[in-house]
Amino acid sequence: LAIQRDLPSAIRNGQIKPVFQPIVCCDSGEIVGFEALARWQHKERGAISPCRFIPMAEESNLIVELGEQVLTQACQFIQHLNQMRSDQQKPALSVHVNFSAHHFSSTALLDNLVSTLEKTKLSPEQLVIEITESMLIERPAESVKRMEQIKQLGVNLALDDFGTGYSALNTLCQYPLDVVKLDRSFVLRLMDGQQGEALVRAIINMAKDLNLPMVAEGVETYEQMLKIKALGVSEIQGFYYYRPMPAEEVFALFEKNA
Ligand code: G
Ligand code: G
Ligand code: MN
Ligand code: NA
Repeated sequence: LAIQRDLPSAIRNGQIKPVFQPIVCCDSGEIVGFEALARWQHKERGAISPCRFIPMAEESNLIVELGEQVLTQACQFIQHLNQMRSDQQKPALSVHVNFSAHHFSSTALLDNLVSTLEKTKLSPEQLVIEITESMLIERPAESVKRMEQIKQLGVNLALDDFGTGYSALNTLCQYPLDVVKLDRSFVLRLMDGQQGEALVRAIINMAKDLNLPMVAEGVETYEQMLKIKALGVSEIQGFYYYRPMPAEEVFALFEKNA
């Protein structure tokens, strides 16, 4: 495949960059954080989705290099925003970065996190690493150990795709999580009547019972936003508020509202 062939040089030449999607607080309506989402701007083929190149990078060892690049750029991005609002009393913004299973379990991970935080001078609590339920289910013992090591650095952990992995309360509470992200599929199910709503309510209540703040993903409409808020979710990430944006667009937005 041509894109498979081009992937190593694309990574090395910095053609893969993250865009940033704001996460909005339900109570205040303000942006409280961002998720970094990798994008490959291919010279001939245009934008290539991470759904295509992340699995390719995972098959080779390129995922660690790519993951480190996205991590560094995400830390630099949020540090830039910190400087833009340094004289304000608002709480610190967070930046979420997706980690693949391979990157998460790599031996170099902890050293890499420490050196990235040092080099960008970012305070660790502003960083949130997103891992998926399937990663936990596949290797539970190793995952807990790795999560605890990450927590010791002061970095936060989010469980992505929450609800899709059949996690029960008793397994979930074994993991040192700071936030869970309600998968987009449940926001869609909210709209298919009472049964759908009962399911979503049960999942949201599971997070509440564990005292875990929740980000609902994929909220696209006014109606979905109202329902999610009524169910007591703390934060929303979705096209209803913002699409993922290049860093420069976020800076312009903050400049305007400063
Ligand atoms: O932004 P989008 O919907 O196109 O992302 C598609 C998928 O790619 C999502 O599941 C997302 O978690 C994943 N993804 C996006 N950026 C990264 C990244 O930097 N690293 C990893 N491992 N996955 C990513
Ligand atoms: O799998 P993960 O949750 O990491 O990735 C989030 C994905 O969801 C990204 O690809 C992002 O572009 C996408 N996304 C974010 N908000 C919305 C939304 O409101 N609608 C849709 N369809 N996709 C969204
Ligand atoms: Mn994610
Ligand atoms: Na998700």
